[in-house]
Amino acid sequence: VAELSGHLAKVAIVGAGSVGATLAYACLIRGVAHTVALYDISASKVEAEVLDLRHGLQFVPRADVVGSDDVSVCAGADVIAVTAGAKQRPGQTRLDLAATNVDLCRQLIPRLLEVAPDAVIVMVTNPVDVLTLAALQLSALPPQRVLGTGTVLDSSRLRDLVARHVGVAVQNVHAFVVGEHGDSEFPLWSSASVGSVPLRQFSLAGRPALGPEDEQRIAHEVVTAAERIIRGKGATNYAIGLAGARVIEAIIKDENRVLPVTSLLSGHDDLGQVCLSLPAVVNRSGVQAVLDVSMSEEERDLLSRSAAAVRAVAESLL
Ligand code: LAC
Repeated sequence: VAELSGHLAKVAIVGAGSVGATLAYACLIRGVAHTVALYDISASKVEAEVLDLRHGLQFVPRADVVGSDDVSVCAGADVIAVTAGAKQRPGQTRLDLAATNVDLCRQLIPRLLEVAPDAVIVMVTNPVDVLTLAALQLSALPPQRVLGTGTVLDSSRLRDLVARHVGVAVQNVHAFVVGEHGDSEFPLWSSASVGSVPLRQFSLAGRPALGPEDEQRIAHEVVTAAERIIRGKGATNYAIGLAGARVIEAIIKDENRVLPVTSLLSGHDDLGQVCLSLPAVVNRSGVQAVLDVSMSEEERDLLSRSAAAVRAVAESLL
């Protein structure tokens, strides 16, 4: 059970769709919080998900699950994770959802903060970078307290593909996808490593090294991963649920964990006012610091293009 400065931690998950429910499930299995609260406008949906989750409580670290169509179920939450909103249909980009989901944030964020004024807000809904900036502006909270799951998931997709290619465990691949959680994201190949060996120098006997063409293919597979999953099963839920639970755990357990979450970038004046993912230290305060990652010239250029793509959409709506 997660202890948090003298009391038991509570995570409130907004939206009981497939991402919200899977996030709740992942939080329970990982023992992230003592109370998992689900809030959804559909009373029947939220009741069904809560019952289904409760029926598994015997098999997870001690926790309770509550849920309601009344926002007061989120009262006193330490972390609020927002998964509600329109989702991508085949052929849509994440940025296509911006207008609808920014409107939803306008209604949601003030009501959530009324009942949970001390919460750290974790945006999961897409386009997550635009919505993180929206939540930050609508809440007027200090920037550290508003973050998004960003490219935590994309980095995990990258590590999986690299691990399979070079033949080591995914946990031993250190590599980040940064920028927008969306079409303009890109891997930081120049700083990627396996163990402490730079990835571009890494090879195991009898295995192919990772060459420039592999880099291109893997980057493309990462960027198009969600699209492929959406075509096959309508939505993504498991990996985003696990990635979101990882972020929430880093906050609740005050872990100082380095994760590529979305946050307001300061110290990057050239990028303008924008929320994007870069490796950052995540703890009880939210995003404690964004790391000053070394980048090649090409990577810097890609980052500023990614920032411009997100900024263009954000500026048209906020
Ligand atoms: C994905 C969704 C969460 O990338 O954007 O799976």
